[in-house]
Amino acid sequence: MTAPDSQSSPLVFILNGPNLDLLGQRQPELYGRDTLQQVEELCRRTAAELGLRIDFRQTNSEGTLVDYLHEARIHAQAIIINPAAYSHTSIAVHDALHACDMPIYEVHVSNTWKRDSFRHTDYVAIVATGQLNGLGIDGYALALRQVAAVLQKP
Ligand code: CA2
Repeated sequence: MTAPDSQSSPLVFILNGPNLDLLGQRQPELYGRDTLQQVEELCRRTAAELGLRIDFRQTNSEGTLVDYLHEARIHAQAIIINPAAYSHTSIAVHDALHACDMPIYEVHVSNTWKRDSFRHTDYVAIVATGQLNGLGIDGYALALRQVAAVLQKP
């Protein structure tokens, strides 16, 4: 069995954009009742099971999200990102992801296609390997499973 904390285990950056620190505090009909802390715990459990290391972060700042992506570009083997509202607005996040030559999965807790039309523009989906949309926080765990499967392929 692979030791999840071994330096040789693949490192996955799990990045969260603005207002996701409020998860679980409002709008449970859209986002459920789990907090971001609980999302992180889910990711840690799932990553340990899969033999992956994770670096889990949240920021409310566009520039910081870009800086995190520059770090991921150098240090990570895959990226899971919920860019939150920056999905719909940020060419800077799009460009930073474009520079990352690795599997990229975009997660949205809510189904953005069933919501306001301004959420139907998604600059991240264009550069993502795949998207998990509307699956609740399970989208994060499923994205980790997909990362493990893709990284295992020769
Ligand atoms: O469904 C998602 O995961 C989103 O990325 C959540 C974003 C939204 O802008 C995207 O369109 C879809 C919003 C982040 C969470 O915002 C909250 C605000 C108040 C209470 C709880 C969460």
